[in-house]
Amino acid sequence: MVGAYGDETRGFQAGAVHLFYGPITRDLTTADADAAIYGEYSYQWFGWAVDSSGDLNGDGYDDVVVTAENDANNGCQTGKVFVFYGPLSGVSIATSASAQLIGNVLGDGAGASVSTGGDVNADGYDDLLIGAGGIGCTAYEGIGHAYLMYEPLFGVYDLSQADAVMEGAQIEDGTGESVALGDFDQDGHAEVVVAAPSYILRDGEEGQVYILRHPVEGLIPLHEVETFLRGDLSGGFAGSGLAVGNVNGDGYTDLVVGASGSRNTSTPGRLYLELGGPLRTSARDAGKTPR
Ligand SMILES: [Ca+2]
Ligand SMILES: [Ca+2]
Ligand SMILES: [Ca+2]
Ligand SMILES: [Ca+2]
Repeated sequence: MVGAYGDETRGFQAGAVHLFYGPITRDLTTADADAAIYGEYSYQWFGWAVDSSGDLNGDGYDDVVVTAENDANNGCQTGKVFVFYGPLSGVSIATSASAQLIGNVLGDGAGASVSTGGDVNADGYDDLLIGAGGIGCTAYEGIGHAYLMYEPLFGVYDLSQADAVMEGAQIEDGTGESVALGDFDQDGHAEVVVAAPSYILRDGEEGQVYILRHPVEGLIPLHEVETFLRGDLSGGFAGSGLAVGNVNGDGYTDLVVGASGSRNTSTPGRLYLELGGPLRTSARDAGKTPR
């Protein structure tokens, strides 16, 4: 699945997503896509983030989630997220989604990131985790968020209906620009990972990554979360990217934390590997898990 938020088919930067069913054995163009979904209107940025790693409605098929971070349906850059249960084929537009989740905070940018790759409450359905970087609209105070939805979704929702709302610790720390789900300790409950890559620890933009364990419910100020990874470089932006997978084949899911670095401060990019295993509550530098 390939997101193209700048696609102009239905308006300037209305956006699009193209799906290619495997096996993929030759060079392809978007014209070869098995399915295409287009944004609703100009500047929606449909296809900003995409995910198809989870089964939200429990029918055995992974589902397609597409975000439109710049959607302004509910006010300036509130953002919107679309869920498609499929099967998908041919050409459609975003409004054909099975469910739509509409941001409710001005400038929140709901859909900066998205993940469906885990079941936090262990009810057999994968859950929907939405990041909102809180970077848009000058009048906005710039607190980022992440939203978690447990129930299978049908119809239109406002993100004030989320089962859990995580709120950034600092203004403009980029909370929600990356999110991930993964069961790192193999207890059957996926952990919730929310990054704040612009978090200022000492000199600036070291970045911080929060790991939340079940139960994850209600309003959660991230400064109260006790398990987090700190970036160790000024201008490192730890958490600018997150990835989940069993890297060393030991049965535990692992977390990879990307730190993009910064040209302004000549900070090189880095990758940190956090090996899965029994979780302990701690604050520590990324990539230095005591084992
Ligand atoms: Ca499904
Ligand atoms: Ca679930
Ligand atoms: Ca777990
Ligand atoms: Ca592992």
